[in-house]
Amino acid sequence: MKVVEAVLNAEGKRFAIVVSRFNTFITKRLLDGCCSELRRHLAVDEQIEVYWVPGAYEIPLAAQRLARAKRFDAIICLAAVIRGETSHFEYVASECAKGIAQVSLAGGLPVIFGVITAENLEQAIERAGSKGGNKGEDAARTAVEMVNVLAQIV
Ligand code: INI
Repeated sequence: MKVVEAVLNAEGKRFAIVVSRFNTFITKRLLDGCCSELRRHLAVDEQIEVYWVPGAYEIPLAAQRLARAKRFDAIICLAAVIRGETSHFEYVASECAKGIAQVSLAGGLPVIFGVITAENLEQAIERAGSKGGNKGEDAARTAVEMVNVLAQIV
C-alpha cells in the first residue's frame, strides 16, 4: 500500500499571493498571517511575491496571469467578502470562488482559496486572527501541503 502524506516544507518553493484591497482592515491581517505561516515553514522573503488587486472579483484574472508566468509553485488568494444589504456579495463571492478553481485546474497548480465569506464585520474579524483562527495562515499551510503532495505524484 502506498500512502502519501506531505511534509510542510516551503524551502525553495515560490509563492505568489494575490490580495484584495477591499476590506483592507481584514485582508492586511490575512496577508500577515499568510506570510508568517510561509516563513514558519522555512520560506524566505525572496520566495514570496505579493500582488494587490481592487477586490475579490478581480482575483481570478490576476491569478491567471501569475499561473501563466510559470514562475510559482502555488498561488494564494486572500480576500474578505462581507455580506451587505444587497445581493452583490453573492456574485462577488461566487465568481471569485469559481474563477480560482478554474485557474487552478487550467494551470495545473495549487491556487488556494483564502477568502473569508462572512455575514458581518465581526465574523470576518474572528477569522482574521482572533478566535476563528486566521484564514491567511490556513491558506499558506494548504499551499505548502499541496505543493509537497503534488511533487510526490509521479
Ligand atoms: N470585494 C471584496 O473583496 N469584498 C467585498 O465584500 C465586496 N463587496 O461586498 O462588495 C467586494 N466588492 C468589490 C468587487 O470585488 C470588485 O472589486 C468590484 O465589483 C469591481 O469589479
